[in-house]
Amino acid sequence: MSVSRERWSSDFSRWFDWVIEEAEIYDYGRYPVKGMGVWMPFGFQIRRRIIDIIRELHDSRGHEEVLFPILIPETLLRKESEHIRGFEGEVYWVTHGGLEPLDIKLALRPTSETNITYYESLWIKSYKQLPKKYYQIVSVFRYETKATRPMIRVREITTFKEAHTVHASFSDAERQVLEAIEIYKNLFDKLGIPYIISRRPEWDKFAGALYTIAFDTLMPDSRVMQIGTAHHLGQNFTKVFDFKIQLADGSLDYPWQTSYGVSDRVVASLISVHGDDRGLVLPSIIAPIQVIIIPIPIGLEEEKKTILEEARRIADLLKSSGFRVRVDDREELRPGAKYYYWEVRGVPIRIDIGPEEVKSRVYTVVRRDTLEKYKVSEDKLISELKAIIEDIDSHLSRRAWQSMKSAIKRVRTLKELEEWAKYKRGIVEVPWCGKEECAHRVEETLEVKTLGTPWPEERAEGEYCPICGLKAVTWARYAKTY
Ligand code: A5A
Ligand code: ZN
Repeated sequence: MSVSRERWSSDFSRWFDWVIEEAEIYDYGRYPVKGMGVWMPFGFQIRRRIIDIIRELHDSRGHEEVLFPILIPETLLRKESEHIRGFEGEVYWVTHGGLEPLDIKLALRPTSETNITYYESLWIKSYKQLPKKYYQIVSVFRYETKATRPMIRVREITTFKEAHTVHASFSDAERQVLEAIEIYKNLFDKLGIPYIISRRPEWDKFAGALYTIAFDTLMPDSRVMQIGTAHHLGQNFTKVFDFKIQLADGSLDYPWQTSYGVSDRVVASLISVHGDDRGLVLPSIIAPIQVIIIPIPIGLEEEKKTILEEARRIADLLKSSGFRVRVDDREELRPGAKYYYWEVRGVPIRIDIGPEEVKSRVYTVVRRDTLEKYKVSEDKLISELKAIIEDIDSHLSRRAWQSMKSAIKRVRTLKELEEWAKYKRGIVEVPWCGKEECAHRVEETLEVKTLGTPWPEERAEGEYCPICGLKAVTWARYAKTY
C-alpha cells in the first residue's frame, strides 16, 4: 500500500506551490518585491533543523562561523575581473544614504568572496595559521533574470551557507574541495536527498573559480536542480587583493582558496523528493513534530475527558523517550480534518486514541509514508515507534534514490540520443570528446543543459563522441535543468 504520487509528479510545479502554502511553509508571490518570500512558522522550523545539521557538519570539521557585512563597496566587488563579470548583471546596488548620493556605491552581497578575502588578507600572515575555514549563514541578493520560483530561484536567498577557506598550497585547497564534498554528501544523506556529483564544464563554473564541483538532484518533473557547489578558487582572489603569506621555507606567496555553498534549495529539494499527493512527507530528523496524537472523542463528556487524559499520558511517555510529540486537542476540528492537517505537514507518525484504545491500551499507529496501520500495545509502543520511524526514514531515502537512479541513462549514438530527447525524462550520459562545440550542439538540438562530467572522473575507454566521431575522453551529462 502506498500513497498516490500522481499529482505530485504530473503537475509538480502546482503541487509545490500548493504544498508550501497549505502546510504553511513559505508565503510566496504576495510580497510587493519579486523573488522574495516569507518563512512561516512551520517552514521556519524545518529550515532551522536543516541549518542545525549544516552547522554541526561544519563545526565538527574545524570550520569557524563568522558574520560579515551585507554591503560590499563597488571597489572590492570589482577587484576580481571574472567574478564581477559573472555577477554584474545580478547585483542590487545601494546608491544613496538618505537623500545623499554615495561616493562609492554599495552592493548587497551576491556572495562574499571579495569582502571575506579582504579581511583574510588582514588576519592571516603565515602558513602556520592555515588551513583556515570560515563560514556564514546569511541572506544574499541576486537580481535573477530567469523566472523566479519560491525557494528555488529567489532574489533574496535567505538560507545561504557559504564557506570560505584558505590554504598554503594548491593541493591543500584541492583536499578541501574533497572535504566540502564529504560534508555535502553527509548533509544530503541525512536528509535522504539523492544527488549526482559533476564537475561543471569550463563555461559554467563559478565566476572566479578554477573549477566547480556541483551536486544536482532530480525533481519530480524530471528536471535537474543544482543543490550545492564547491569551488577551487586557486589564487585568483588572493592575487588581486595582494594577499600574501609566509610559507614554510620563509618565502612569501599568495595562498589558495576554496568556497562552497548551499541554499534554500536544500529545503526545496527535501520537500520535493519525498512528497506525495497528500503533501509533505518528512524524515524524522527534520519533522518538527514526529508523532501526532489524535483523540477520537465518542459519546459523553466524561468519556471525552478520559480519552484526552490518556492521549496526554501517552504523549508524556513518548516525550520522555525523546520523541517530539503533540496532542491535537483542538475542540473545533473533527478527527478527519486533523488527519488532513497533519498529513499535509508530513508528520511521520499518527496515533489515534479512542474509547477502545483507552480500555485495551492497544493503540492504532499510522505511518505517513505508506498509511499502513499497526496495532501496538503500550509495553511495546516505544520500541515499535522507533522501528517504524527508522523504517520510514530508510524507505524515503531508498525511494528517492531509486527514482533518481532509474532516470539516469547512458546512450552512445545520435539516434539513441534523439530517442531519449523525445521523453527527456531525467539525465542522459553521452561519450564526449571534450570539445565545447560538441556539448553545445547537444544542448541546442535537445534543449538541455550540460551538467558536466562525472565526479570522480570517469574515462570513456573505447567510446566515441556521437557528435564529431572522435575518441571520447569521458562522459558528459545533460538534462533539463531549473
Ligand atoms: N560563494 C559560492 C559558494 C557561491 O556563491 N556559489 S554558488 O553561486 O554556486 O551558489 C551556491 C548555491 O546556492 C548553488 O549551488 C545553488 O544551489 C544555490 N543558489 C544559487 N542561486 C540561487 C537562487 N537564486 N535561489 C536559491 N538558491 C540559489
Ligand atoms: Zn565531439
